[in-house]
Amino acid sequence: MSSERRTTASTCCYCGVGCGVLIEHDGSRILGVRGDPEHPANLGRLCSKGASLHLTGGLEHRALHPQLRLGKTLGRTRTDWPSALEHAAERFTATIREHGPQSVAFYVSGQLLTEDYYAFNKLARALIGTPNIDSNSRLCMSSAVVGYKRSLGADAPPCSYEDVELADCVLIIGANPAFAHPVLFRRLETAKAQRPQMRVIVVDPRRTDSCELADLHLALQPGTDVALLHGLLHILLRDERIDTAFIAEHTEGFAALQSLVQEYPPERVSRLCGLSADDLEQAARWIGDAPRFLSLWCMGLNQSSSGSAKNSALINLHLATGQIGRPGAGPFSLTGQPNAMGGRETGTLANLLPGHREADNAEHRAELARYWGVDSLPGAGLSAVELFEAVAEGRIRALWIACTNPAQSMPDQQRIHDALAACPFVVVQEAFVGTETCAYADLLLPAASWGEKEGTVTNSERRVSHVRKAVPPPGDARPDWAIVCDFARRLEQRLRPGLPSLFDFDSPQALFQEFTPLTAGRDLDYAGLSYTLLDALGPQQWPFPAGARQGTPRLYSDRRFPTPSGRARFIAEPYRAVLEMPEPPFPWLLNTGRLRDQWHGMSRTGTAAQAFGHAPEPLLGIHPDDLANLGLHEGDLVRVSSRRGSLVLPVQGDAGLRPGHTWLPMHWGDRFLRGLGTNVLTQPGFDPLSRQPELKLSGVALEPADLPWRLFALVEGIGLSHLDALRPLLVEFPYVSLGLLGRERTALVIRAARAKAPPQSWLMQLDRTLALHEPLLAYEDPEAGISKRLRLEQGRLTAVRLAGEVLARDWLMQVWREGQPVDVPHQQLLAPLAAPAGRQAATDRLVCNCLNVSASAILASLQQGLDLSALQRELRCGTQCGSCLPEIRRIVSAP
Ligand SMILES: Nc1nc2c(c(=O)[nH]1)N[C@H]1C(S)=C(S)[C@@H](COP(=O)(O)OP(=O)(O)OC[C@H]3O[C@@H](n4cnc5c(=O)[nH]c(N)nc54)[C@H](O)[C@@H]3O)O[C@H]1N2
Ligand SMILES: Nc1nc2c(c(=O)[nH]1)N[C@H]1C(S)=C(S)[C@@H](COP(=O)(O)OP(=O)(O)OC[C@H]3O[C@@H](n4cnc5c(=O)[nH]c(N)nc54)[C@H](O)[C@@H]3O)O[C@H]1N2
Ligand code: SF4
Ligand SMILES: [Mo]
Repeated sequence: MSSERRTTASTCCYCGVGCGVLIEHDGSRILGVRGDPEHPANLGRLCSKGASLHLTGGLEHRALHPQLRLGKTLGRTRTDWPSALEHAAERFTATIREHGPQSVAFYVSGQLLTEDYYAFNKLARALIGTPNIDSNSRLCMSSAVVGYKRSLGADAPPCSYEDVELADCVLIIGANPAFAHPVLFRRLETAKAQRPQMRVIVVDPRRTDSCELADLHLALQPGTDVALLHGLLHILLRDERIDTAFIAEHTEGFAALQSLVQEYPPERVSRLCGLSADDLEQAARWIGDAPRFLSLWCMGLNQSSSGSAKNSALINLHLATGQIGRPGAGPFSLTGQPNAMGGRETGTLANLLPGHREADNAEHRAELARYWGVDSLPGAGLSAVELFEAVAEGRIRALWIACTNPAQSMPDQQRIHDALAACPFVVVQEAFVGTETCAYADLLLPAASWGEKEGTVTNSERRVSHVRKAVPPPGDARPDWAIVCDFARRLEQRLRPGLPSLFDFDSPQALFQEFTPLTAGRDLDYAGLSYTLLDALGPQQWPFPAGARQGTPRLYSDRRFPTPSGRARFIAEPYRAVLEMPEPPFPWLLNTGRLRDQWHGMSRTGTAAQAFGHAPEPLLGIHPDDLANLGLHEGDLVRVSSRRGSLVLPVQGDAGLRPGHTWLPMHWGDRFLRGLGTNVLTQPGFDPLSRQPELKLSGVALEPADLPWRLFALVEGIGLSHLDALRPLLVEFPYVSLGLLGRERTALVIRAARAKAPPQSWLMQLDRTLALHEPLLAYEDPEAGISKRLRLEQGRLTAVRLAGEVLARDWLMQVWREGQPVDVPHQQLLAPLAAPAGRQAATDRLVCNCLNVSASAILASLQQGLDLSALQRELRCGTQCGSCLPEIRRIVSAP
């Protein structure tokens, strides 16, 4: 293999912004990554996640070979592809013959490529005839799908990123793009800096970093968006700030909505939403006065029991003001995953068919059946929550999971884990071997991952990019489409012997070529696209019909909507209270969401110590007044319980939350946190139309956790490969949180607590597992249950293990981070002190991950009187990817 450094243009595998990346590699290994200046989504920019892609996902974390187990109590052993897939085909055939096609199911992902998606859908529906294929997009985008289809007639975000820059008023509602769509947020920041008169309104119960750009933050009561949006329309109507000509000529159903919103006067809305009437008036004025009004939304609207109604209420606002189909205007739903759109286009959700068709539409089914050359197709199947319920009840007996980690990301985790444990045959097609779901795999199939596969993805602005392969997949890993097609051909031999193959695809391109004609003549028509054309013209926005020379930046410019009448529809639905009102005995509201530098269940980001710099451990956010009222201090452990499960976590004061509310990052699952992770608490209740679960809102109870015996360990040079050995050792700890720390030097970090000291022999076993050998500094007080070990190498601290009492934890972490020879008497390192005299215990975290600048360094500079630009000059923080800029601004402007 040549060692020459080469570059391959591809896309980032994280969020729906869909940035172009230039992968630097030597033909076998990925060496670096840069933003692609030619890609229209990012024009060379990357955020902190994209820019550190090459640091993540090392070989030791990858699934490398197919693994099979022949009994639930047995371990998996390595096998080869033919044996693995023959076995799977045998099990699927037997299940289908005995229990019917509905007894098998597929649960797939918005992180698959369009070609993978299409292959899965054809396998499930055409070959097997099961309707049960759903995607994690059910947890993510399905309310937006319903919203667009009901109001506009087709599932299509009508805008371009450029429109975000051109708008005069941007409403960010139920989204935190500063963390979740950072490169788009950078574009918005730049536009607002150039046109300061641009208004930004953020609607979010929390004060997030996105609020740093806001002229107005409406911290509404969670779940009340429908009331707010109706209330805004009420004011716009009252003040005659609506577009009557547009309503008359291009819409229908306004009369019903008009009478409904009469019931939402400012006084009532301000009460329901917990907002001031002045703020409502202000927001309505800015929206009504703006020549160009655009809204951005994401999970705060979608993940809700009224997600569909929230989407429609927001689109109503755009239709009533005629703010759609023009530059700088429109309702712009941000897609979460890199190819959530591809899943919608290929119809890989239980109720859809390829080309934006409906599974419950007989004509659509007949059309597809003809195209695929099969007799008939099944109707709509089970959505994610219902699908796992059917697994739990034994109605689904063979389950194929690909590119998603439901044993971390689904609500009501206990139920999901029980379902997976009970399922007779579970196939997991994964790139990373350590996920929570992999633990349940009877058959584990190693998938190629980012940089190793070819296909296409569609980003939030309908832009299709050619995803290119830079390096070969490691071990026996194969691209997802190839796994699906190989399995399907083996299944065909059993289910349709002698018939021509439905899966005669030798490349992703062949799948693309079969799929795209299915879009022809439909709203998303991209029958004109091909790999060759994408390579020649670059990424293109659909529609791109055959013969087109360029993509379509904006939909509905002609004011015609893909409904039978050609008019957009107003949807009049009242505000409804949430499913699980926080009330005794679960009086606190739990909201969940994303951190800047972690991605979902952390299978990739969790492999890089650097990704933990910004948020080293999972903390339960709670308002400082509530903390005081509960008699709690920062870092104290609490037990958080919902009707479904409980977790022990440290608390963190967060003045950006409303009193009575708590917040948890969604990222921690059972692997890094004892107790099945964040989603052990969340509820499976869902929206009646979109079936998207209400992940943003559950009732919880809080009580101090009386676990005085603490354990803290930081051991340089060991990593996640130790988790499996540690896990059985830590079972008796109600609180265990594991993570990585550092950059060039990295360490595994353990935080744990229990009620009483474990026996001395336990500590010896722990030290052995952590390779804490002599020579060590040691301190023992067996009476008090205290034991400490420190390792110094060439004077430098390289391991800390504090048991019983962990007061010095933060200070010792700081000493390790500094990496200098220890310059205090060694007994001070072992003392029960937060820090020795003259030193400070910094509970530090990295704000700027690119340039390694910590919160304490920023604070120290501010104390010397530096302002933002001086800070950036001196420390250089925020001068590279810019993902930390909102936070730096927040720190600078804090009182
Ligand atoms: N860093 C990072 N970025 C990501 C991801 C990631 O894992 N990490 N995941 C990607 C994916 S798949 C997705 S779907 C997106 C999600 O992107 P976002 O939806 O922007 O992110 P979240 O943090 O889930 O939720 C956004 C906000 O909704 C607010 N919210 C909660 N309840 C309500 C409510 O009732 N009304 C309103 N108006 N707001 C409410 C929350 O307080 C939160 O701040 O992010 C994508 N980008
Ligand atoms: N409480 C709470 N829960 C939530 C949310 C929330 O806001 N709050 N958000 C929900 C949302 S919006 C989403 S999108 C889901 C996301 O939830 P998941 O889909 O479970 O998230 P990931 O951890 O990204 O899972 C993707 C898996 O695919 C693997 N993988 C990566 N690349 C490849 C590949 O090329 N091929 C294959 N076969 N595998 C690959 C990864 O290692 C990873 O394990 O979480 C949902 N859960
Ligand atoms: S904004 Fe960041 S995570 Fe999203 S695609 Fe771009 S680089 Fe990747
Ligand atoms: Mo998502």
